[in-house]
Amino acid sequence: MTNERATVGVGMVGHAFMGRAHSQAWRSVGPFFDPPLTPVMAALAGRSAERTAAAARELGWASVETDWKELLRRDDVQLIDICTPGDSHAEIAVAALDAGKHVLCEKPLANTVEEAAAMVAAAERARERGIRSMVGFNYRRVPAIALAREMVAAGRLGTLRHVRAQYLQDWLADPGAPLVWRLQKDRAGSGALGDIGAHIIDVAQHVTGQRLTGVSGLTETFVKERPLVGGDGTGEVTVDDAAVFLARTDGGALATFEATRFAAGRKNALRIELNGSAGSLAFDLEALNELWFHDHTEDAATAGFRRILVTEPEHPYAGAWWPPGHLLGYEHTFTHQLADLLAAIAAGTDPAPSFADGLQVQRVLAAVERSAAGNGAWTAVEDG
Ligand code: SOE
Repeated sequence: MTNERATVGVGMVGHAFMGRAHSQAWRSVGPFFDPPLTPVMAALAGRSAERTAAAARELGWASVETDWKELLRRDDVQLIDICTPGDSHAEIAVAALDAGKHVLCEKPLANTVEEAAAMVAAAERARERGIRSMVGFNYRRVPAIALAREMVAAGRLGTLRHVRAQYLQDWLADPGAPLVWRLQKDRAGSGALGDIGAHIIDVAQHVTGQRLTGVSGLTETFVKERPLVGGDGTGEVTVDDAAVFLARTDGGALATFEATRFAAGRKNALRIELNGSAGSLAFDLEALNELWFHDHTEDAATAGFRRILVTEPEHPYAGAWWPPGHLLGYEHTFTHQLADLLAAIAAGTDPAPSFADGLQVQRVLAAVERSAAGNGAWTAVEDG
């Protein structure tokens, strides 16, 4: 008799930035979270045999495929991790789910509402066979964000009035930055809106437990032509550089969102502030171990924002790592995501965020795009 843990063989598609982030999470989730299913990094898929083999060696994958479809034929792969640009998410996810593989798919779920809806249909079909799916909105698993959600749910903010969400980066402020795939609509779906706006939509809805019902948005492409990657000449930027929008929530709050790659000096500033009748919370990813809380029920003379260092064993996820005050970073969020995914697969429950949650975010993105096309006209978010 053996008491060895069950395993889940993982096949990952793509090995660029997100592939590297996910790989470190697959390597660390076992040692730190002791999940009920032990992941085995079975195979990495990428188009170039040489580059994929080099990435597999570096990142810890046992074998290589140059066609992701081969992963679906392998008996040693039970879970597909999709880390490719958005234009291939739907095809890979639907095929993987139909082949009976669990799926983790990077955000945004897809490039269009239609693709996302097809993915949800596949996820529902697969679910009947016990196959699970999850979309990778990793920032839900920042301990401070998870704590913020708990505090809102526990009523510490009272009735929510305002949601103020921003995702500020500056990597496109230089007009000489090249025309990478993230700047091409056919590859990425949209620009700052889908890439980083999707994150703040998910974080805002997740933390508040409320959904956006309507929006008024504007988008802009400040630099319309950029140098081609590794070649001569320039090409057209076909996505937004920045998106701003107002929204109403189904809980009666007013919300503002700003997503830009032109906020000079802001590198990865995902910020959210919530104001309620009983208090406020503020978070900035550039100081991700901290959550700021103002308790408005306290004596006004001494009340004020105080910093919670979210590294105590009582805090979400933090206890699995280091002693209090030994800070966590960006990469840990991906490990947390896998810990929750593996726990859900082992328990036979649905991990969150689901593909349906990803579709709902896609509907918000589509509403912002429609609104912006109408110069900010008020636009309802389509119901599921
Ligand atoms: C690029 O803008 C990017 O890497 C996003 O694609 C990620 O989702 C975000 O976490 C950081 O910024």
